[in-house]
Amino acid sequence: MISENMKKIIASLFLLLSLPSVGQPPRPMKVLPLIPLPREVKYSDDNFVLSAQTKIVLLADGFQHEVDYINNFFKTNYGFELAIVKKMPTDGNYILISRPDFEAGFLENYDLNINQNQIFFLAEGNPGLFYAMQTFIQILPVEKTAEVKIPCVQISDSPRYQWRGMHLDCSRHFFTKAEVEKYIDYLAMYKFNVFHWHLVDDQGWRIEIKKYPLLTSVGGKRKETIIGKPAFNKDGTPSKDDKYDGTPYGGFYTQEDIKEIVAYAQSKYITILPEIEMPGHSLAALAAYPQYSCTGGPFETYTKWGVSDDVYCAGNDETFNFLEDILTEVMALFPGKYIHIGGDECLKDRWKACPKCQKRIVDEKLKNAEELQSYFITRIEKFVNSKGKQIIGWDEILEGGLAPNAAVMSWRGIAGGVAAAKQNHFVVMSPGKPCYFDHYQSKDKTKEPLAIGGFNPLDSVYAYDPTPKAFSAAEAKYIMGAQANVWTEYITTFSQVEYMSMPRMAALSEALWTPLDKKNYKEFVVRLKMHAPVLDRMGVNYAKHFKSIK
Ligand code: TNX
Repeated sequence: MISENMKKIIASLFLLLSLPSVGQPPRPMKVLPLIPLPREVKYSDDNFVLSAQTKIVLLADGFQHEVDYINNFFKTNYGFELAIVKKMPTDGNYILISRPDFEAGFLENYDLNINQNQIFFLAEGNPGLFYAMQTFIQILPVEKTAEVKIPCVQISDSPRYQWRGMHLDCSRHFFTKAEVEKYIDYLAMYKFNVFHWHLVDDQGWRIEIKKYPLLTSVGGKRKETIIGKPAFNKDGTPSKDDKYDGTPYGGFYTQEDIKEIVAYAQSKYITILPEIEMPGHSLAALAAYPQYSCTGGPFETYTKWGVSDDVYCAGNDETFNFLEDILTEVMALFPGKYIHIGGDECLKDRWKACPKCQKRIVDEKLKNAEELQSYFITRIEKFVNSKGKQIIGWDEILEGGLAPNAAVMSWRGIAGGVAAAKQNHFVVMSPGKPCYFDHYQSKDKTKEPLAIGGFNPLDSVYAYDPTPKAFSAAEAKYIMGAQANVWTEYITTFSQVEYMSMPRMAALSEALWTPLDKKNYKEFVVRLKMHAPVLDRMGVNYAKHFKSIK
């Protein structure tokens, strides 16, 4: 007796290998270089031939932006633009863009149907149409020809998770506006919709705040940078043998830069989540404004990696005024619902020795320094909520009690995310394994650029599912999705950002978009190999380990 399961396995093997029926020559398996793989794809052997004579029939309002986007793509890559008409043409082939005649409210969903004479883009919302175009672009030939042969296909698509994020640390190393926009392009290509922008840390403050100019003129610079990894003595104290490069380092984004980057991301349906770290990871801010620390300083922007003992003073009301002023400017720049307030790795030694912090603990009837951290975050949350926004923080914000409306980003494994979801708080999963793209992607470290440690190969990223297996449906609805983090202590150039994030970003996109039962790593690698020329055309410095996977 063959079990049902066995039957399924056999059936899927047949599908994958497209075994010939008796008497027919073997046919290669049908695969298109689609990443993330859409929910439903029906393949055909026919082609649509696009040329400068093909027309775009635009039958819905509000889609001009996407039409311009695709026309611009044609112009850049094939050297022609298509005429846009509002009526069905009587001859020639065409691309028809329309909305379905019902409203379901699924703004990211789309259908893309290509037959020999027509291409149909059907989407209710602009993000859906934009995603349809990303899918379409992935199956266009990379070579520049006058007639563009496009495979006929029928696609119905929708995302599995609503939060599909990628993070970039622009504090430890600074990346230019053009580089950040390139990164946003990569996110858009794989249908990510959140860019988590890590803008401040101990080693550099990178966002202009008009009310506090020293944040960038002082906190935006460090006098030098450690070479390699910090060393420690046996007792845990920093080694005196650490070497520094003796070269000043700095950079920041003006508010004008930020507005342009926000608009750029919006044009690709990506929400930017800005992160302003508190109460720890704040030495660069304290170098500029030491009065908001416990000791009064003076401080220098950190020149090595790791966390500083000096943090914002939680006993001083002026600290909160300072942070509220900063957040007011930040909230005006970023239209998204969430503001990331950090909350991670706040060392408590200064608070324990600070009379003001101790007085706060007594006045507020707190038990200890952990509860003081919770007081800090809850107070900031109240302010952020009063402006109509929500906070999200790293999972340390659970310690001492979660602020009432906070969402949690789980990085120290998934325990924080699980605990938060069980308390009915929204969660973004980003566990170190496999979501830290600053970790190695190959076991042979001698062939890799220096990385922070760890091992997160492509297959582990691909296999990731943010919803814990043991979760009930009710708990699962608190898991908004996941993101990968690109911390840049050891990533000094944008080319290295590309190397660390590509193609792991592609694998994550499929983990967040594609239905579980459609995922198949081997087949993903086949698609990735076919997709590689697109990355070559874009000039991306992607890691090539996947090319030797059999
Ligand atoms: C931990 S993730 C940090 C970062 C480091 C990273 C390096 C988190 C909330 N904090 O400050 O850059 O590890 O992997």
